Order: sequence, then C-alpha cells, then structure tokens
Amino acid sequence: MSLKKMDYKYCPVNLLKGEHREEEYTKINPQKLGIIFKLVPSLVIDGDILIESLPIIEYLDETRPDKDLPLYGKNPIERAKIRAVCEMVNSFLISIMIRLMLESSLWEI
Ligand SMILES: N[C@@H](CCC(=O)N[C@@H](CS)C(=O)NCC(=O)O)C(=O)O
Repeated sequence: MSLKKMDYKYCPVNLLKGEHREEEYTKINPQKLGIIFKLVPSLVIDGDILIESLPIIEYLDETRPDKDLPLYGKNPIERAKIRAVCEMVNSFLISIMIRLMLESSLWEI
C-alpha cells in the first residue's frame, strides 16, 4: 500500500501473544483453516474484507493500476513468471506445514 502511495491504517497483530485468534481479529477475518489456523494479513478496503496476500496484491493492482510500478508485472509474460514464483513459494510452504503438522499432535485437534 505504501508502494501504491495509499493512505492506510496499519493494525499490528501480535502472533506470539495469539492476538490473531482473539475475537477482535476474528471479527475482521473469520477465516479458519481447519480448527487450527487463523492467519494474517487481512485488509479492510472499499467496504469489504480481503484475506490472503496474493489476492490482496492483485486487488490493489487492479483497482489502483500504476503503469510505472505494477505489483504484478507489466505484461502477461512477467505476470506468468511472478505467479510461478508465488506458486512455488506457496506450494513449498504448504508441504513444510503439512510435514510439521504430521510430526506434531496438531492433526489430533
Ligand atoms: N497464504 C497466506 C499465508 C499467511 C501466513 O502464513 N501468515 C502467518 C504469518 S506470516 C500467520 O498468520 N500465522 C499465524 C499462525 O500460524 O497461527 C498469505 O499469503 O497471506
């Protein structure tokens, strides 16, 4: 949002204190992956609430286009390459998370 030179209010959520599981944050982001996960970031914008970084970035780029600084690439080839990196990171992180969950007792919840 800074790159888009937008005015915004940043509301930090302390994950170590579990603030992302408290009611105040739940009102903003009702997302639950299973019983376990409630994640940041969330963005309250244009009368709606958006979750997940990539859709948030895409939304900002589509609604506030800036030809000099597109967040998601200047053309279809650039966008495909950016999406490929995002996909690799997301897939990698998911596989690590599943591995960690299988090795812990989280699946028993
Ligand atoms: N796919 C999500 C991942 C978000 C994510 O992993 N958030 C972490 C912090 S970086 C989180 O909220 N963790 C809280 C938890 O695991 O309880 C995105 O891209 O926004």
